[in-house]
Amino acid sequence: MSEYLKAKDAYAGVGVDTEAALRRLSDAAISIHCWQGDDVIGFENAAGALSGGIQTTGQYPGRARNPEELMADFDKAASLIPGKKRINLHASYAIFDGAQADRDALRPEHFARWVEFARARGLGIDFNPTFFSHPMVRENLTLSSPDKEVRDYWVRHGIACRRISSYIAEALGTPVLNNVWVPDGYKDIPADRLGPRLRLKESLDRIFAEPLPGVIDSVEGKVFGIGLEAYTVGSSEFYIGYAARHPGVYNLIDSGHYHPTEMISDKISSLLAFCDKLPLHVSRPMRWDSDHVVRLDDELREIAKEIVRNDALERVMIGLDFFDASINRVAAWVIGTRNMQKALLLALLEPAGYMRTLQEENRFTELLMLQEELKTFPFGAVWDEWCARGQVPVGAAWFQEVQTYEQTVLRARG
Ligand code: RNT
Ligand code: ZN
Repeated sequence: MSEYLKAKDAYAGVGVDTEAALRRLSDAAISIHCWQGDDVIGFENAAGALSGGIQTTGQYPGRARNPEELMADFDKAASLIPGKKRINLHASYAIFDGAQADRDALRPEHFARWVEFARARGLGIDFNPTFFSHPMVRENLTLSSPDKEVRDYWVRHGIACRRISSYIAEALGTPVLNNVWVPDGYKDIPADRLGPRLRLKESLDRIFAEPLPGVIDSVEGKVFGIGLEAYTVGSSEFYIGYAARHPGVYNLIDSGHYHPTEMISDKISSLLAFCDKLPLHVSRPMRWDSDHVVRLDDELREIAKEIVRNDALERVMIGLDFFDASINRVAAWVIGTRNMQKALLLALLEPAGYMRTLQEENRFTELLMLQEELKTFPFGAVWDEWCARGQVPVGAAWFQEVQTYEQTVLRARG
């Protein structure tokens, strides 16, 4: 009997159908962020520094330096990741065949090559306006700046990006999540906390004014950034309030954007109680919003359980957001994405209904026992089976391919 069939029996013993779990896993798309491949640099100005209070650290050789390299690296990673994938782009990854357009003048054609790339591979696309790493970010402010010229510039960028998203959605026949994150904030205690928030609100209203088919809008809050320690204009409360008042605009939660002991797994059900969609940036904060590659740790598993047991795989839009320049970037994509999928599979292999009953009947001893026993069930055999069916390497075998790719392709980049 194969390892998988033994595992299937073991799970059947607790009322779990592994085949049903694999079917549901195969339907769950993970939106893979392009920015892990090049340390969030983008294509506008290859030497430009990353700003906005986020930081990539490390000097591992071989980062992608242009669209061709980024696409090739993404392809390599995708070939080692089972299941449904989307690609998450930033406006700073526009591809210019002629003169470079500024951010407020970006047009759909600057993303035509990404659309071709996605179409040829059956991927959906998600999109992000880029409100950082640009000279029009003044004193760390964009949409909330007291300077109308700065605000207007970034409003134009936001509008341009929503139109691009709508074009992409139409071209691919699948909706595009357009996520707005702005770095705006202050390093030290401000004199006025409300003014910037009212300006941000007004700017967002202007950006979202135009109804655009195929676009799902979201806003991403956070608690602080580097150099912006005291105050962030777009805080969690601000955006939850904003989204609550603006149907069609969703609050996105990023797992690195809260206080160090605050977990997003507990927030998912609260938002699901009020919103029909919940976009996520799954990341791994280490003491701060460090964006480490996601591991299969307790929090990732808890996030996945909250999605699966609340029957929200269709409502939660799972996106990844990490960037590590200290390790092989293709491997970072593969490890992080496979971990997200492993966490979903673990959640799908729980007898969720039975466990809910135990809670409702106050049978906490049995619940604790079952939660702990499930940890040593033969999950690995079910995961390996899914990889084999998805025609990607089983177990650690994928790493050999990344090593070969590093030696033959990445090392040559100097
Ligand atoms: C920053 C936000 C944001 C970015 C990406 C590059 O703290 O998490 O989502 O990481 O847009
Ligand atoms: Zn994020």
